[in-house]
Amino acid sequence: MTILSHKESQEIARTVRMFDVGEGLIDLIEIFGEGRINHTYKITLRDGLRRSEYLLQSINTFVFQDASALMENLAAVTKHIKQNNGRSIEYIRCKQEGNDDVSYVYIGEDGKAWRMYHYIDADVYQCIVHPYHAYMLGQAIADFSKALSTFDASSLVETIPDFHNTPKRFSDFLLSVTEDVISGDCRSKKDEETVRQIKFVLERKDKFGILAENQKSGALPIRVTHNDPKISNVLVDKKTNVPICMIDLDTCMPGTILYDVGDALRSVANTASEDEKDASLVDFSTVIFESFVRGFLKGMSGLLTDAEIELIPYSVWILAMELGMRFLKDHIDGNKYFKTQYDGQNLERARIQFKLAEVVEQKIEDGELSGIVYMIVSEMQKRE
Ligand code: GN1
Ligand code: MG
Repeated sequence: MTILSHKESQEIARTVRMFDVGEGLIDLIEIFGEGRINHTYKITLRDGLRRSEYLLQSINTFVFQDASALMENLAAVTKHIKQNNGRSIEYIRCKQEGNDDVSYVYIGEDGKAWRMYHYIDADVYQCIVHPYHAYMLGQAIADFSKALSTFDASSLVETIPDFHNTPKRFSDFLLSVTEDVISGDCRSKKDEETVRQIKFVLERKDKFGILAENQKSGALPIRVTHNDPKISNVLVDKKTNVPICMIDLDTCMPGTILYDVGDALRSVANTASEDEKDASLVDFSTVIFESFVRGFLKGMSGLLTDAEIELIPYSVWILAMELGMRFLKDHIDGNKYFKTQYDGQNLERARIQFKLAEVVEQKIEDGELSGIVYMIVSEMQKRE
């Protein structure tokens, strides 16, 4: 367990006071969550007998360079969800002396960006224990998309441009490999495993455009997408066990809903964890796949285009390949983006994603995944 230093807790206490949280005394500061990108602290304030809980987050400005634009996106999206009777995170205003503009981000003198929001007491699943959890995730993604179906996606600033533009991710990856060789570091050539993985990517280079091309042709409509829809980003009601809302909205941007579907499935239906070292433990669970697709299709009831349904299996493959490329690129670049605990971790992470893509590839070829999707579609049509 990480313990906060005195200096860190002083900084956090000072930062809390920059938000509109009233006069309560800071009672507890706890390190919270396990995100790879932002640092989160749970803050408990006491005002007499009243106790209120918040999450304070330092925004990773290496990843999100324009924290103010990011928070404008999030404030607009969460407001729209609430206006449509949905539940969502509620951000706290930042107190700005002599400035009437509403802002939800505090930028410290050192340039660090912070935000704060009300803590919702809910269950958060770190992994899938029962197929129902995958159903729940499918439902949460559909609910999120539906609540924002009347929101103008084009009004959102692309906080990370081309986030799920796989062909662009591939060219960025190639650039890293080339630069690495030119600079003489040759991290990408040093060990057999890196070379093997680079070859694995190159062998598949012609297939990375499936989603991007269908998006361009209009077959995949532009919707507001979450872009990081893992199970741990869904808050679940402790009593009823139904999803309350999605959290971690940083990457909320315009895109195809298949980004969310593919990303969710590549994370929940993998029988091994993302940080598993033993790639032989990787498999793609069709039971989890089926359950997720049921929750998702039921939630979207009739709103999806034919291409959105047809490409569900391919979206898993694309998102696994894309994340694998991102991990491998970061390994070659010297681990600047994803937090790591030891050298070589991003290479191992890439291997897990590539192994998953290989398994999914086979199941797509066999027609197994499409078979499941259309079986559910026809069951739903019969029930109507
Ligand atoms: C990052 O920080 P976290 O775990 O929420 C990443 C996602 C990846 C994920 C893989 C902004 O999300 O795209 O799928 O790691 N988020 C960003 O674990 O790059
Ligand atoms: Mg995230």
